[in-house]
Amino acid sequence: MKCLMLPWATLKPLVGTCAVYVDCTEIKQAHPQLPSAVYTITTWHTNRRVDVFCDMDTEGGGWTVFQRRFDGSVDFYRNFYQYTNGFGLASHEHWLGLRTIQEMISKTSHELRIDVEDFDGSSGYDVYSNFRLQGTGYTFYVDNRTRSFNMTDDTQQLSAKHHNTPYGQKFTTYDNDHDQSRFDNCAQWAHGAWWYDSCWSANLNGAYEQQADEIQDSMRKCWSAITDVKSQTLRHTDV
Ligand SMILES: [Ca+2]
Repeated sequence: MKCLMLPWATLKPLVGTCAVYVDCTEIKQAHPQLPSAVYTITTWHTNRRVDVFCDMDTEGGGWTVFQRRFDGSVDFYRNFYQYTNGFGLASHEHWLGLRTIQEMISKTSHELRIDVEDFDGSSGYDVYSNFRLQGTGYTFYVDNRTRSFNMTDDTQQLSAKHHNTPYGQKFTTYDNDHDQSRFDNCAQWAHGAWWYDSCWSANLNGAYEQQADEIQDSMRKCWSAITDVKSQTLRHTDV
């Protein structure tokens, strides 16, 4: 039997705790007092132990963060193997890995939340229901946008097939072209990795810009009015 791995600061009050948690939602339900931090979960199907950052504050907490960027210190221009298995540290900038994300969200229905923050301090988010990644290509699906703040209506297009939205697209990296662009690899063109169509309306794994307007028409543009993305987080939770 494997035990919940807790940060040192919170370990003492919970000595004797020995349980397996499959994601941050289960940890939150079992230990509502725990802070946002890195915890070790055990994937429900393949029983792999994975360090994840749990957001225990946003909307009641229990969110498993699977992508986080805030200072550009981690290079996100990576190959398909690395996007499948993850890179970076959960405590810092990182991508959790398609294999782990897919397994975690396949057990129950999960919400997807996307947060972005501009260099001027403004921020916005979208929440979508029934996030899932299907098959070996990790084809992206969500149902509906259920909550939103400071994002454009364009983002609603995430929940249906529209030109250049990720809905129904497989994941493409520079060495694994599954996009709909016949002559290009969108990951190479966009210097990123994403569920590209032909090619993108958002590119949240694109090159990081250290300041606003460093590059015109941000390669990391997203659907919101926030065009110079300073920080961003992608997370999911059980519902
Ligand atoms: Ca292509």
